Amino acid sequence: MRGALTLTIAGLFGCGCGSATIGDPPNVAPDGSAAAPDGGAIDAPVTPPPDARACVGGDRRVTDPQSGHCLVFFSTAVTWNQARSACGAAGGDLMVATTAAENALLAPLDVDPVATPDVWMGGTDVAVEGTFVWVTAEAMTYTNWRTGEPNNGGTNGGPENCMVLEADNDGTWDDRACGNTYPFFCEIP
Ligand SMILES: [Ca+2]
Ligand SMILES: [Ca+2]
Ligand SMILES: [Ca+2]
Repeated sequence: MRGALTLTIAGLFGCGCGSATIGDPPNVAPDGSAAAPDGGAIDAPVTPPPDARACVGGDRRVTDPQSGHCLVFFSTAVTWNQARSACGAAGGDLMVATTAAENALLAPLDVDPVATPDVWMGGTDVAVEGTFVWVTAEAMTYTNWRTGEPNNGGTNGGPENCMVLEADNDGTWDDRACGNTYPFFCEIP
């Protein structure tokens, strides 16, 4: 009877053999990072969105972190209409800066702001003199005109119906004669 009692007690309390709830090593991956409970990878593979594409072309470019649009500087001096055609061929249009943050991305793209201080933008008042609009029809609520601009030529004569960004003057805007030739910015969605 004594032997049977001992077995019963052992069965009630268990011996703890093989149990490891205390003092278990933490679940750590070989590189020291915490591993998922099932031992699988924590980070799922990152799949780029279907419309993601490389920001390429021109002389210098940047991806706008807000819109994801590709902003490109082309150093070739052309008329405003020629610039717009070139941007269209690149899959976009002339640059439309609707926020100060977006506008601030542009001047640094000008490879040589001393040699080429003025760069075409996508603003024009060719339809209604004095009323500048964006080529994309986005609302022109943010503006960054240089003091005294737009002046439609002022005492120098006009008309001036096409917008440039002054890369040598804090990215301010000025209206210039559309037939002048300047480098240009494109915005490619
Ligand atoms: Ca824009
Ligand atoms: Ca004008
Ligand atoms: Ca002007």
